[in-house]
Amino acid sequence: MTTRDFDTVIVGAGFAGMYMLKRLRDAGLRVRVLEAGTDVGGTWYWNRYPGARCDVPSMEYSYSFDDDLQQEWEWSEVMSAQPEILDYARHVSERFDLRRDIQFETRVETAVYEDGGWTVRTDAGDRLTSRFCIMATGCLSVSNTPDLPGLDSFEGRVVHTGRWPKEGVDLAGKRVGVIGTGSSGVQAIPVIAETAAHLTVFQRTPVYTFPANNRPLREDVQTAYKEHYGEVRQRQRHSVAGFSGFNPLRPQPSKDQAERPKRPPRPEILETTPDERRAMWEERGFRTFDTYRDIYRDLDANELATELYREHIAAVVEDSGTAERLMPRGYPLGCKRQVLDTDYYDTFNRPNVDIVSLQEHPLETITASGVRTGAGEVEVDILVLATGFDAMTGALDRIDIRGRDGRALRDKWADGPRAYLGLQMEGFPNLFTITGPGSPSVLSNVIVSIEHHVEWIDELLEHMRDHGLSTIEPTAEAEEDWGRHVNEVADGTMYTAPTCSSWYLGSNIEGKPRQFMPYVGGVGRYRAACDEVVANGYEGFVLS
Ligand code: N01
Repeated sequence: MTTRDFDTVIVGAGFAGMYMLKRLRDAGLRVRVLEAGTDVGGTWYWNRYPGARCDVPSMEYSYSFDDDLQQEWEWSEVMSAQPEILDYARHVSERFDLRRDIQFETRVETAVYEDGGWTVRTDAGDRLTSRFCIMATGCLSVSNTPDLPGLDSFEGRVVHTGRWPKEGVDLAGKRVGVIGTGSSGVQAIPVIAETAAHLTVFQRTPVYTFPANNRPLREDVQTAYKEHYGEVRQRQRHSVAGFSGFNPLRPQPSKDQAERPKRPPRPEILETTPDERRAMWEERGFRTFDTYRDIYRDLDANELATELYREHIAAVVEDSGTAERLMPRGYPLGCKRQVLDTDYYDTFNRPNVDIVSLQEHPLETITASGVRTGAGEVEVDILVLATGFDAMTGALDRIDIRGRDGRALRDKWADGPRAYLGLQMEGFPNLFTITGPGSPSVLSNVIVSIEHHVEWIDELLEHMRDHGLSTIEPTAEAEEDWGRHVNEVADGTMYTAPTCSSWYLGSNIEGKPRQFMPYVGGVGRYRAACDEVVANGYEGFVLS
């Protein structure tokens, strides 16, 4: 029998890798975690750009696995900023003594299935062998630096939001350019504008962004959550997107569906007159978009909603030309990941902020001193790339992963990723992905998905030990059926509208096949599907 260094190697020490380590170590397994950064935290370790914060309430974007932890930890804001979340990750790593099994500053280069287990090689020259290999590499961990002409000739400083230097970047008194207006750009722009001498935003696609409504977390709200955490966490696990819907100001015990008063059906925006929908906007503001039931189902309805959205921009942004540039058109609301902001549009009323529309004036080249577009050259000292990530598959693609018979995962996924339940790939025995393509991951409060996947894998490995099994792999048929299901539930949603481009579809990366990658069916439904697979004796997997 082969002697292996470890039972399991885990790649990545973000929230997924840390919890996976804890569970497997508690189960008595020999585990080693390999992490490229110098510390734990994953996303929250790398994304230190000004304004970086979570857009999920921290009381729900936190681990549920340890009641003492969730009772003792105090959050200061409803949606915490990056430094506080990183502190939390560090605290967890210390509290559960995780660091002793994590090797930092180590990037995995290859993972090869041989002799019934995995051999993992790193850039530090390590060679580790293990029975199982778990990729906790994150969905948004490989930053995308587009191939901008002339970028190398720029004599100022270039920083990517997803790789923001630990020591920070001094923006005071500087002329700053930001390229990109997704979640990262929209968070960074208002904060950079407060410090920089001048900020120019280079925008390719105008964004739909909703107010985050972040605020300090009230003591009574935190207390109410903690008193009801059992119920809150249960609700999160069986919800659509990993949110409990708990109202801490009216913390009633949940009622049976039958006892709830029946709500009248929501109206359709297509049935309204312009005056009626404007009156609705006056009354409900951004909640208007949840008031009409057809907005996210019907492209014509969606277009009416986007008209309201553009009228809102015109009302907030003082300069009509700037307002016009900021108005999204030609793609539906709800097709990309919803962006949340604090004072985004107000920022464009500042005298030190300008916007250049790259649709109107395409980027010609980066020069030694700035950015040249059809509208002329803008000189900048610092260029911030808020240009996103090679999402979901990027981190796995960067590792040379070889399964049975030397087959490369890159080749298997050449036409788009395929994975059974987003957890395992046919041809790659004993390899797991946490929040992989085909799982709800990025469409959910991701910690809820992470905890589910980790626990599911842990229980599977326990089952295998109990039954003397050493190998698991999905069948090609199960993988295909799941892929079909993932596509079916995404069809007809705004996510896959023909006019939609998004990183969910891979369309932000040149040459990446257009395929909607996450599972839109909801975390509750996904959990039920995973439970059913287990109840049917790990249906769709071959165990030996
Ligand atoms: O990346 P993005 P992100 N020339 O891909 C532009 C999570 N997140 O880092 O739309 C010019 O959304 C690109 O333009 P276009 C969250 O899940 C969460 O902002 O491709 N522009 C777009 O404007 C989020 O969805 C939080 O035309 C170029 C921008 O760069 C995900 O991470 C905070 C370009 C990229 O937007 C990714 O967000 C931050 C080019 N060559 C991130 N290439 C919170 O929790 C790209 N762009 C709040």
